Amino acid sequence: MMTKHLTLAGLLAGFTSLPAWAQSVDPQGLEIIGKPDNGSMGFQPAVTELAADLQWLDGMILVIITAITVLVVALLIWVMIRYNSKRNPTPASFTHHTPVEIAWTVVPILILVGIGAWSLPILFRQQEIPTADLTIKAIGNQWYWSYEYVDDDFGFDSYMIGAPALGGENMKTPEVIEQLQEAGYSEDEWLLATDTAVVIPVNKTVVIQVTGSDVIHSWTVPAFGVKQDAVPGRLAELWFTAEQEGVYFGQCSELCGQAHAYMPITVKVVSEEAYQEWLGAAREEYAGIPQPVNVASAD
Ligand SMILES: [Cu+2]
Repeated sequence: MMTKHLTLAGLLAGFTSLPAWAQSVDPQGLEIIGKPDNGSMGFQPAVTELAADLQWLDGMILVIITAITVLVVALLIWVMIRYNSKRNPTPASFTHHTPVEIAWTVVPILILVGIGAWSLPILFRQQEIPTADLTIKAIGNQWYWSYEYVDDDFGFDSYMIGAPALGGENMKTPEVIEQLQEAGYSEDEWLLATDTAVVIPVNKTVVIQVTGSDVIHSWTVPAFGVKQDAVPGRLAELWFTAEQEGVYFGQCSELCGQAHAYMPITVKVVSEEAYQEWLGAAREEYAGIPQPVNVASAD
């Protein structure tokens, strides 16, 4: 055990002394914002307009459904007290009441139209893809994500730290905890942190093209308010503009097989300078992997 630790320590020391390590965006310097919080309720902090919009919509609808529930419960209680057989021994025998029937048809229609008037523009906003400052292709695989920076001709795979594909056992072993800490994460971020992160600049419009290589996966980051199925043979798009630097986590959100729970998503939102620095190192580190097929120049 001792020997193993010593070897690992030596290995890690070797890694940290590499000059242009592509993941050199210091994770310690970035606040971890987008992650689930034990015992909390509600959403993760919204760092895009899309997320803020849909969280507002959720709150608004919560008010409406609470009002409806309270009204229905109050009516039930009133009927039970006022019209029970003791207090109302000879009940009325009519079966229709046209004004009431019109009211309980028209009022729900108005409520639904009201909700639609607020929710449809938010939905359309998500679906109308703006011009991108940065385009990244996210490919779901069993069981990891691959990313291609299509403007820069490089890509990389992103595995959960301690994933089976990396020789892990899906257990939070001391080795995995050490790997997490080495990458700048805490024990808490097990099942969320990946060995390589998607790095993007703050306040830039990012378009993610989402597809799958084998079965359907789903790419999501709750703090960005985005989620998109990764369907093999189709290229779907989502967009967001992250307004706060930090680390954001997501998880594959379409049941895709045995290790579905072990293919998380890590996104680092960094300053423009840090992004350019990372980009320079990443171009060298990942150049040509995976090779994009240029169909236009193939003939
Ligand atoms: Cu999955």
